[in-house]
Amino acid sequence: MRIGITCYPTYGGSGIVATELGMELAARGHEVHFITYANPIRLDPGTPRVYYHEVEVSTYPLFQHPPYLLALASRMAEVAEWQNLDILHVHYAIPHSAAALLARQMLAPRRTVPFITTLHGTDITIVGNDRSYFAVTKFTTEQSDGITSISEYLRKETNEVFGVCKDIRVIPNFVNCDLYRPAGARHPGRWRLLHISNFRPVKRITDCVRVLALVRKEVDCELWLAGDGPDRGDAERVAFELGVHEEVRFLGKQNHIERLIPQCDVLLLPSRLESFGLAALEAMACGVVPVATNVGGVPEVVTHGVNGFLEAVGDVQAQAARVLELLTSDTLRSTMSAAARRTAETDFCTTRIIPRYEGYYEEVLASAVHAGAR
Ligand code: GMT
Repeated sequence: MRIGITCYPTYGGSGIVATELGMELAARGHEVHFITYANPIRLDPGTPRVYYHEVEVSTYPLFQHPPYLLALASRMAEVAEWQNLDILHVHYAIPHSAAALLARQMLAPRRTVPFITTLHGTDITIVGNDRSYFAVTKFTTEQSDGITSISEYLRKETNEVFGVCKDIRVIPNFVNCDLYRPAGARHPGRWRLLHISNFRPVKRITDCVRVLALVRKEVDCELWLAGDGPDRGDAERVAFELGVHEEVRFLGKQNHIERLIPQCDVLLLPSRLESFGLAALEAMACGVVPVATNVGGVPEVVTHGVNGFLEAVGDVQAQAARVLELLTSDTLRSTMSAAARRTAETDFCTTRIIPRYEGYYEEVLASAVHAGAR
C-alpha cells in the first residue's frame, strides 16, 4: 500500500506512535509518506520506502493566525495525487481530520482516497471537549472512513463525549520489543527513577519530585526527567524547596529513549489522565516496572501488583511506598520486571499490533472502493 501519514511531528505521544507505525509499515514493504510541518522526531532519515513532504505555511500581514489547516489540506491532496496514495492516516483529530476531509473532497472528482483518524487522547478528552472545537471535531471524526482509538477507555470516552455514530476500532499502542530490551546487568551507582513526558500540567511532574523526596528518606536515589515542557520550572522550584535539586537531572528531549530506559530502575507516571501511557509500555518492554496512576487507559496496560503499580492521582505517599517496595526487594523487582517484559511481548509487540493496522487499512479501502463504485 501507499500510505500518507500526518501527525504532530514534535514531542507528543501521538507523533511518536505515528512515526513508529510508519517505519514499521515501511519495514513490512509498504510505501509511507509523512505529510507534516517538520521532520517527525523519531523518524530515521535513511529508512527505505519512507518519504517526507513538508507542509509550508505561508504568512501574510492580514493573517493574525497563519492558516495551517488549509496548507495541510492542500499538501495532502497534492501528495496523494502525485504519489498515487491509497489511503491517508491522520493521528490526533484536531485539525488533521478536517484537513484530510478537505483533501478527500478535493481529490474526489479524480480518485478515491479514504482517510482514517486515530484518536490519541487529549484530542477528545481535553481539546475536543472545548466548546470552540467540539462541533468540528465531532463532525470531522465522524466523516472519517475509519476511526481507531488507542485504548478501550478512549473508545468509550469518545462515544460518551461525542456520541459518535460510527464504529471505533481499538488498536492499542505498540512497542518494538527488539529495540526496547532490558539491560544485561544493573547499572552501577545509586537507584534511579525515570519520568518521560512533555512536562504538561496533565503529567503532574512535580509529583515525581515529591516521590523522590519521600523515597530518599529511606534509600539513596536520583530522578531522571526526560523531555521538556511548560512545567519544567515548577519541578525545579519544588526540587529546590524539598532539598533534592542535586538529585534531579533534567535530561531534555531525547531521541533514543530505548537507550535511556534500561539504565533506570523504576518509571514514574503520575499523570492526571492518560488514554494509554506509552512511556509505561516502553519501560515495561525494557523490564523497568512502572509506578503509575490508576487513570484512563493505563489499567489496560499495567496490571496492579503484577507488572506495575497503580495508585491514586496525587497520592505521592502511596506512590513512594510502591517505589520503596520495588527498590528494597530484589525478588519483587525481578518478578515484576519479568512480568512487565512478558506483557509487552505478548500483548503489545509490533509484530502483533502492526498487522491489525494493515488489516484495518484493507477493510477501509475495500469499503471505500465499493462505495465509490455504487
Ligand atoms: O499527552 C501526551 O503526552 C501527548 C498526547 C498526544 O496525543 O500527543 O498523548 C496521548 O497519546 C499517547 C500516544 O497514543 C498516549 O500514550 C497518551 O496516554 C495520550 N495522553 C493523554 O491521554 C493525556
